[in-house]
Amino acid sequence: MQAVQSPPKPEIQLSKVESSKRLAAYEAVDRHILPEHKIIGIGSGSTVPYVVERIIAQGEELNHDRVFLPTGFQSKELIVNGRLRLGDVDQYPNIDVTIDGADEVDHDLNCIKGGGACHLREKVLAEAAQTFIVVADYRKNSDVLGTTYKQGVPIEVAPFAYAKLLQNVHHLGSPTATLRMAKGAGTKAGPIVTDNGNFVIDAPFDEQTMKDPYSLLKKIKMLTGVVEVGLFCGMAQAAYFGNADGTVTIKW
Ligand code: ABF
Repeated sequence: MQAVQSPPKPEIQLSKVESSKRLAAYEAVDRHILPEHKIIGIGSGSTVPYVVERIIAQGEELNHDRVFLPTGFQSKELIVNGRLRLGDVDQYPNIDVTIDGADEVDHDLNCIKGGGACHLREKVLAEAAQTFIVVADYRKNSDVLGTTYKQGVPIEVAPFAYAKLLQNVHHLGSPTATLRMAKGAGTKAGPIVTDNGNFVIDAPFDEQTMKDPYSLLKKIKMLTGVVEVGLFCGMAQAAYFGNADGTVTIKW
């Protein structure tokens, strides 16, 4: 794994975090969405709109024979509103490049994803892609997962199994794991429901455990009722982090 810094790019009126997201997204698109790429996966989150913006700026000539696959409702809207051609991974299971955000990325490019509860579809599109690229602002760049993203590992679960699964995740070493609830209306709002009709458990683990995310991923996936885990291990070829000073850090 290596890291380099590219030179600053011109800035317009955005907050530092927003402009960092945009820097990362633009740099990643410029380097990885090439004229020969026709099937492109579009991830979720607040950094990805800048990815789509940059792809649109590549022009109609390049985009008219491309197909864009979304990881959820939000990215589907981005694709449709950007007048790009929408497809799905069941039609196009071999993707050239997928670009997506992340909640945190460690020194080996392992990621926590799923803060937006889209990680099942995100993982399918990441795995189906020849190249999977992560874009994020500087706050997501860390050495050990769980250092900056404190909510825990997102685990998408079948609703029928959630109560037993919560116990099992507690026993696995996350005694504070909880079912993710819809925001804004207290517990009466009920659990959040993913695009796939499932629930999400957020499971924080201690630093020692998070130093070996692949081993944790395997243990969680073994639990009955788990649909997908928001640990993406060994999947990303590169991660782009926009910095507050206008530079971009690239890890690969
Ligand atoms: C998706 O969006 C998720 O996996 C992650 O939860 C989130 C990161 O979004 P943002 O770009 O808003 O930080 O990629």
